[in-house]
Amino acid sequence: MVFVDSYPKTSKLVRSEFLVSFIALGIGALFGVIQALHRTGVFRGFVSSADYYTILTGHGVLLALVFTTFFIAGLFTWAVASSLERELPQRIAWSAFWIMLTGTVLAAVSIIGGIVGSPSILGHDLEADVLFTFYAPMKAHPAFYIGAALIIVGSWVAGLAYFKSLWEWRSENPGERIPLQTFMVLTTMLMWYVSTIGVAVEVVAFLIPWSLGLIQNVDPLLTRTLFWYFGHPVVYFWLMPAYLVWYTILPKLAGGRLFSDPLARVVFVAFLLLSTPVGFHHQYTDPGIPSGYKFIAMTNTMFLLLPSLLTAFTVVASVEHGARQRGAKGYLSWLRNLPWGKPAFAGCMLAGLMFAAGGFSGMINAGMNINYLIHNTIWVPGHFHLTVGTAFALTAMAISYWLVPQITGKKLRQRTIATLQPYVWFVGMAVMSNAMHRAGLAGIPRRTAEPTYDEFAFEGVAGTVGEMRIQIAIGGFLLFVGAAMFLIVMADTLLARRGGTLSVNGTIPEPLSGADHSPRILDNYKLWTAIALLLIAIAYGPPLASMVADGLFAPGSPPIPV
Ligand code: HAS
Ligand code: CU
Repeated sequence: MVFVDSYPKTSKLVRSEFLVSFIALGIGALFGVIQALHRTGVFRGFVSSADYYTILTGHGVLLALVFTTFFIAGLFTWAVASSLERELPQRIAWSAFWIMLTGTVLAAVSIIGGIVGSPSILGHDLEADVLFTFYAPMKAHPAFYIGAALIIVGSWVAGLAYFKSLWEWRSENPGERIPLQTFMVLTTMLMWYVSTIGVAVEVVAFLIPWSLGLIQNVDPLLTRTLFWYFGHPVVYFWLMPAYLVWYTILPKLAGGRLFSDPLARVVFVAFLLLSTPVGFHHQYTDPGIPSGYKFIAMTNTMFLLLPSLLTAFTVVASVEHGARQRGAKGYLSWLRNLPWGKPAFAGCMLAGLMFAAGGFSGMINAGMNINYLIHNTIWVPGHFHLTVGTAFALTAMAISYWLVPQITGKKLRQRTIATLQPYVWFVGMAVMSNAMHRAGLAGIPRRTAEPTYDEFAFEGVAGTVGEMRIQIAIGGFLLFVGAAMFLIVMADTLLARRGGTLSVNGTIPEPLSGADHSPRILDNYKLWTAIALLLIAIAYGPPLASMVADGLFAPGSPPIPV
């Protein structure tokens, strides 16, 4: 039976969550192409350079925060309902949706206020050109911070609906192992609860009172630290849903089965333990944090590569198993026996392939000494367009081709466009992000509308700055086309009438090595959460304590022995 017929209420919720995420994707992608053309000097007619930062903030917030959070909410809602075989508790789940939507509208309105002349609302200029990392000392309208806080509170409430479903399921199935998809959702949510504490304290205790004028000063070092305490784990909040898809759905799309359930559980537990005590790797250049603690963050980051390297192994092995089920032979020629013409499969695979490159640039970022070479250059956007912009975004789009028919009961329309779309995204991203990485190595900064610095010559090791710029513009344009193609397919499918039988179904085959091979301790959430909190206390306790000790609202940093 199709998901929509088994769980009509939950399907409606998933559809609403996807709809908001697709709208955010459309507007965010439009902002993206405007700024790519602007900063490369190809076309500067859309906005002034002063408004560039507003567009950049809109691009980052709508794509990295809104598109992701709503899509993840939809995917998790589907995953919990289908793996626990029940409708989600509707009241809690819908409250989460409305809270997140209210937050999104507040944040979006305050950003757009900056483009329409920053009208004064409640005694403050309505603007929020603070970029998607929104830390002090840049200040936004209070509505922006309240909106951001609501998005996070909404995501907490959504988590409650997943946990409540588990508790209900547990009482009906005592002693059974948590189904893998639900296990992945709940581990991600626990990681999310632990890590969002940082940004919640930052926003509620400091940024909202400061933007309202209730307090005069905030300490940029303390608030940045609270932000990055959350700012690294948030990237795994984007990655783990993509992994959920790669582990549990991609092997099926390849015609095979997941290689190992135990390895998948180990990977998710490792993320819960290690995602948070690494945030200082975004602050290597910040004064006021002892180098020893930056070193601890670096070491933890290197350990944190392990779950992704395990994933590369397990997912590729599962896909190879699928190819061999389809009759493939040979060491590498099995790659040919895969459904490359199916958009859901091709999109996930291309996303994985690009993530391998994004992972390598991540390793470079994480090295304390090499980081000084690339920090604040356009290398960093090159890195995160491969990770969140492809590993997450392309997987989300690809799996929508498989999921949307199941939550609507409608066949996928515009199949030719859908088939080409992942390849357009892949080529656009390859061109843009490669040029961004190279331009970063040449020292070209990120986050500026005027990267030309006329008095200063950037020398590429190979090629010219002009050539890199044009590649960024062409790549950015192709990405816009890719997003538009996706949205055309989705709009046509969602608006179509239901009819005919679907060729997709949501059943997930048993893994080759199943849950009975997984030690039970892996499902012990209390233990893993306790260890996660302990690791955080070690990594963050002393530096945070000294930042607090020198005055909560006093800018400046404690003296650090060199
Ligand atoms: Fe990162 C900056 C380090 C992963 C996102 N990162 C950012 C920023 C963002 C971001 C948004 O240490 C910028 C924030 C800002 O605005 O300032 N990152 C890492 C490391 C990893 C990493 C070590 N990042 C991510 C992911 C993201 C993301 C995931 C989003 C989803 N990142 C950093 C550092 C900085 C940073 C520093 C600060 C830089 C600075 O100075 O500002 C690792 O988790 C990466 C591990 C990944 C791998 C790859 C494994 C390969 C796999 C592929 C399997 C293949 C398949 C298909 C399935 C080791 C799993 C095969 C296909 C076939 C055809 C066979
Ligand atoms: Cu990070």
